[in-house]
Amino acid sequence: MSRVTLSRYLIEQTRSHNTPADLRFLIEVVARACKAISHQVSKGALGGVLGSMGTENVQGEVQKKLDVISNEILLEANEWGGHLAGMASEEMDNAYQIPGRYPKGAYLLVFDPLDGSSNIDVNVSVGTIFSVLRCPDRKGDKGDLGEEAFLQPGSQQVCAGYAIYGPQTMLLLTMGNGVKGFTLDRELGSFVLTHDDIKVPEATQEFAINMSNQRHWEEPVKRYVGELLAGAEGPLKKNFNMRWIAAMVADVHRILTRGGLFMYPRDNRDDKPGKLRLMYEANPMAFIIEQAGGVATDGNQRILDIQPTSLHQRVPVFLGSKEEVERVTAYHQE
Ligand code: AFP
Repeated sequence: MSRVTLSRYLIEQTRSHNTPADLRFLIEVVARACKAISHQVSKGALGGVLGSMGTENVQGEVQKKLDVISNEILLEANEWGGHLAGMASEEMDNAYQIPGRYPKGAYLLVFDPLDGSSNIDVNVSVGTIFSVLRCPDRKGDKGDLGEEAFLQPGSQQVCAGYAIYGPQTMLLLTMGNGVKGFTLDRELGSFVLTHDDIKVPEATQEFAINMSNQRHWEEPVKRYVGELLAGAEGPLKKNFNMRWIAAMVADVHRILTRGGLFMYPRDNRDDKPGKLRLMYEANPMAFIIEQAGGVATDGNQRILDIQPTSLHQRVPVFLGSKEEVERVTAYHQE
């Protein structure tokens, strides 16, 4: 059987779904950057890439060397091709301006260059998450691109994906017509289609949440997780298993592979609506999960319907298998 590389898949998408050539190019460039990040991640201590930079990002989180390296790889790969009007990243306070010497394009790229970076030093899976939006018409405005251009609900995404750097490096992608999974063939240096039409099972017996935050959760989440833990003797009448990798990419990847429920709820510690970021974590993952037949809410509404108010906004996240996400969302509404 002939192998379908990412390039071939994208060219066929252009034929069958009229995917614009500049979007195809954008995805290929992001995939190439993810290969470079995968290579850096795999060097570990031999490449001197472990440990922290001693600096903090806009969220006040300590930056790892690989956070900064991955951010630079994505910026450099994407700034010159003429397909982007601007970029935004977890690691940068403000929107990144395409240097004046390069042409500008129709799209905006938003990313978390290395998600789960606390896992790097312990050799556990990490990943890159990205989201592509159309740049709104700026009506001849030649000034700097402001944050407001990016503040579009997730339902406006034209493409979203993530790369996971685990035992295998994989790229998962949606352009709004299902979810495809590509595995990096390291000998050929190409992503090859290995998972066609990924679907999240509707029912599950597995959940993921950071249980150490239990005392800070709101009542609906305390009630729901209590019922999960009660197992077959409780109201849900089945036993549940639990997993927590502490890298959203890896937890979501497991859910896409065998189902499950991922939760990072709001908690009452410091008036932050959860930990995860809407624009480059929740939105791209919600788009992928919905395209795979799952559900993604913030406990009250569909994540993809949220109107963002700032680039680094946080949001509670419940996503995965339909039955359980709908149950915990209903508990919030009671
Ligand atoms: P980092 O990229 O800063 O490590 O954060 C990862 C993350 O945002 C997300 O990928 C995980 O699901 C979540 O944080 C893990 O959070 P805990 O530290 O509460 O386990």
